[in-house]
Amino acid sequence: LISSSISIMILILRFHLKGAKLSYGTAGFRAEASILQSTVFRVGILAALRSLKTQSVIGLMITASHNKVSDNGVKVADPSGGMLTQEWEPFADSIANAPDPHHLLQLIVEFVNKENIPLEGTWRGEVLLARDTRPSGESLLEAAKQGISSIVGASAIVMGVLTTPQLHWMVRAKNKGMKASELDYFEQLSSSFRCLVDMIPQGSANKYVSGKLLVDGANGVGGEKLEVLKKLLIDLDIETRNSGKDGVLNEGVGADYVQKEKVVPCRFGPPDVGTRCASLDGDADRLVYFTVLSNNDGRINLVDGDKMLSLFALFINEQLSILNKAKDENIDKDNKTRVGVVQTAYANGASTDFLKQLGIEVVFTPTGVKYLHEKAAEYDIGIYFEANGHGTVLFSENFLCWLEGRISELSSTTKGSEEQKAALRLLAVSQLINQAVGDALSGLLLVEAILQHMGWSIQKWSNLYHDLPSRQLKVKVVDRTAVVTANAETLVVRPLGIQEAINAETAKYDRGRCFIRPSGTEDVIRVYAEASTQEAAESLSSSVARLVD
Ligand code: NG1
Ligand code: ZN
Repeated sequence: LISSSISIMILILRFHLKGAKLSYGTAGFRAEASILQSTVFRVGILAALRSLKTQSVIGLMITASHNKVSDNGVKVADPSGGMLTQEWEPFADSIANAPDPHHLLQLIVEFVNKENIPLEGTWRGEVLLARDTRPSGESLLEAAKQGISSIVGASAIVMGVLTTPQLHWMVRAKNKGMKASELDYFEQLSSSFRCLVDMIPQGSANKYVSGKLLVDGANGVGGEKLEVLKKLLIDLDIETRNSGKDGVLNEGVGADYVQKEKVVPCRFGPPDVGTRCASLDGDADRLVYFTVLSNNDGRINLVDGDKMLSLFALFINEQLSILNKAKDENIDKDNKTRVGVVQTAYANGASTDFLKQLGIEVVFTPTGVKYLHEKAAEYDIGIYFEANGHGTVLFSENFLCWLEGRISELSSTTKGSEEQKAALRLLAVSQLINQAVGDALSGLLLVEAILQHMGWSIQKWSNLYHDLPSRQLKVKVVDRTAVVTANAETLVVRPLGIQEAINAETAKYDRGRCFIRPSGTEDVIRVYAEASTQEAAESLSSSVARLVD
């Protein structure tokens, strides 16, 4: 039965099997595009099986995000729109590394049996397929399609070029029985944005210094999509640069470059000092803001993921306190909305201090959005961001249900009241911000709506707190797995002795903080250092990098 349902034997022989050892890391499989054909084919099989197992629609995205254009990658979106369950990662690793078709088929048959995957039901499996703008994506998409179709009855629905978050959004929407086309995505974003703008307090609108927002599209899919979204927005003046017509994807442009190098992206300007600028990464799941410091030296004031997180937390907290003001104190104690913020060790120390001062619970997880997302989902409202600009705000079903109840209660008693507006704003945020995964386009609209609501300039936002100077370095190593960490990656447990040496270096600096960890996406060890001056952060990071070398 199983072998007849899996017609892979013949098909896989068409794909050359290369020997590179691959591991399904925090971003799926990523490598030089030319070696990925058979890997993507195999992930296609996995996606179809996942669809059968969950009896739901699954997503498969072909992208290498912020990495160079000659790289590519593949990752799977689960029914909720989130990342593939970690329980299936070992299976992904084993099939990707199967040495020949015979082993591959054997692994699949074993797994189908172990997981009791129903191959013969009425649901035959459905996978939504998309890719970013990388030229290699076209043939990889074809390989994915063949992988999916090798499970008899499973269908691949080709969505074409999308941002990663668009695909995740569609998978989630489809499985919830909601409208799930690209137009539906754009309409949901623009109408919830409109809703927030319509409820801006009178005074703020007058204070707000609007002006143009310049967006660096990383020469990728994000710029292209923003051009479409822009047409549905009447309250925003957006000008897209690096939207892919001339430059090379991610080359000297994009959120990763801007955040790590802290300079203006190439072919961007020069913008006037103080102009609000934003940068997306290659698949538009990351977003950072910045302003230039002077017209000629390229240096910027970075407004990163931590600051977006702080802005969102502040706004949400404010709406919750308006909403809860009128409530009976005793009821409030039991029903208190649990708001949690999730960060990683890369979060600037000043942001953590700021959030704690707001009275918000802050927790840490290892790097990789799957960890942050999972943690954030434990709260009524969970806000997570990596410093690099990947993050979102999750609203629990329970909370949304309560909120909707509150809204209808308030519309019959105190329509138009501040409480009702606060409730409607929170609902609009839950519709604007992508509930499946971090999304640069929806994040950008939420930032813009909140700045307008507050009547703030980007400078005012940036001044919420001052970042501690920091420096990130990467050290190429033969075997990154030799470094093993604990405590959300803040402590090295192996090789022995390194942590003591890092501690000794760190102790030499005022407000010094430093950690190292193996990258999940590149063959490097990353070093992060923070201290009270930029020189000190540079010096701490380079002396710790020498320890690793
Ligand atoms: P690695 O290579 O594991 O550091 C990078 C980012 C992560 C995450 C992943 C997935 C840094 C320091 N690390 O992971 O935050 O975004 O890529 O794309 O930015
Ligand atoms: Zn990305």
